[in-house]
Parts: sequence; structure tokens; C-alpha cells
Amino acid sequence: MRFELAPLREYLLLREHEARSRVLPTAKKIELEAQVVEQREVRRAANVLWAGGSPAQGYRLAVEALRAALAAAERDGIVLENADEIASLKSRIDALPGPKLDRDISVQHAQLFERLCGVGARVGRALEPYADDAPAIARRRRAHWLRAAIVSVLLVAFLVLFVKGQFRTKVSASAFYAPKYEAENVTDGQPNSEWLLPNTTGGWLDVQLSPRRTVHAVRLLNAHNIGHEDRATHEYRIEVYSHGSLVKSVDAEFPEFSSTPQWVTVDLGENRGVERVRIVVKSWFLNGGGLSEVRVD
Ligand SMILES: [Ca+2]
Repeated sequence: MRFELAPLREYLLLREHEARSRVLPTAKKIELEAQVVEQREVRRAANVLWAGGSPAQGYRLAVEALRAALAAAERDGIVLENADEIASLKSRIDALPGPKLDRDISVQHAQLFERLCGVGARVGRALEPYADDAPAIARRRRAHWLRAAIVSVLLVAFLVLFVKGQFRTKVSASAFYAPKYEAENVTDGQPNSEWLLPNTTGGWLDVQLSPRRTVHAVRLLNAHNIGHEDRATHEYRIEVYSHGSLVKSVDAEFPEFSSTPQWVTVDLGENRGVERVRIVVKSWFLNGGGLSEVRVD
């Protein structure tokens, strides 16, 4: 797919738009501007009537709006780019008798009404540059830049979320002591939030990596059950899984309970294509095991 830069450049800079704004003298410009606004309002009224149960009158107004816009263009010598489309539509309108009553509306009228609204709006937009003065163009530029900025911000936000989604780390555990101590606490970057196991129970915590990647080490920050100082992991095993198979298993321990735990690093060597790292809590200090933070490097 080829990206066309010219429409975007024109949307932001409005150079062609500005050139067209210099074609008509001020008096004609004012007259045309009023007609552009009037025809926009008539098209809106036509839509309201059509949708509100008065399609015959809506159709009549839509035809009127288009004919008035085309007459204004012809009067001011404005050449419209979609001339073929307009000629085709005009011939179809002329060939199909206009509905006098709502019950006269046919499928052909409904199809033509849609085209009338679409073509009418395009003709209206084509006339706008010729009716604009300098302040109007400045207002348009500001509005277009603002819209472009909003779209850019939304696009960047979408890309950030997309990339984060591609490189997400998901955590789950065999159990937790209470909802406040769920597994996600080990990847929130907060030392004061902890994953705690139920009382005097072993268990495991899985870190799922997406996409798979090479893992060299795991860093751990032990729990201590802040404010109670009665829970921490003692002995644990780190299991590394690649393509569904256990490829590394390392047993280690925190030697003692600490109210001010420090980060420890467990070297695992090079493990490629890792999708999951499991930390098995084999024993604990005091009332149960847990962890505050886990990093997979
Ligand atoms: Ca935490």
C-alpha cells in the first residue's frame, strides 16, 4: 500500500486551499460563504426529514441543495473536480420523477438520496476554499493541526500499548494468603507489596514471558510481611522452561529472615527460548513463604 503524502501536506498547510481563496473578490466571497452555509443547513434538514418520516420533503430539499450548490459554482466559474460523478447523478435525478408524497418514495429514491447527500457534501467542501477569507483559513489550519496532534497522540498510545502487549510478563501462583497478597505484586516494582502464600504451605509462582526470550538470571527480593514481620521464603527452587520442557533447575535459599530484605541474584547460565520461569517455595520462615519482587534477566 502506497502512502500519499500530498493530501496530508495539504490538510495541514492548506496551500491549494489558500490559492483558491484568492480567486473571488470579497463581495462574491461573502455571498458564496452564505450559500455554502445555507446549503449545508438544507442538507442537514433534508436528512432530518428523511430520517424523521417525511422522506418526500427530505428528498426534495436534498435535490434543491445540490442544484443550488452547482448553480453557485457555475456562476462563480468554479470548476469542480468530480464533474463526471455530478453529471451522472444529475441525469439519474432528471430521469426519476420526484416523489410528491411519502408513499411515492421508491428504492431508487432511497439510493439516490444517499448519493445526493454524499455528492452534495463533497460539492459544498469544494466550494469552501473559494468562500474563505484569511481568518477562516487560519481557523481551519489550527483545527487541522489540533486534530492531527490528537490523532498522533492516540496513535502513539496505541503503539505503546501494542508493544507492551507483545512484551508482557504474566504472573500466576499456586495460591495466595489473601487477595491483597496476589502474585502480580512481584512485578509491580513496589518493594512494599508482596505475594504471600497461605499459612505454612509451600507453593509456586510462575512468570510467563511473551515472546520467548533468552534468560540468564533471576533476581529476587524476599517478603517479610510488612508491619507483621512474620513471613518470608527460606528454601526455593528456580525452574526454567523452554518450549514446554524443563531446561534448568537451581536450588537456593535465603539464609535468614530479614525485615529489610536485599535483592539477590541467581545465575542460571544462558537459556534460550524461555517461556516460563517457576519459583518453587520449598520452606519458609515463621508463618509462611512469599516474595516481594521478581525480575527475570
Ligand atoms: Ca512488589
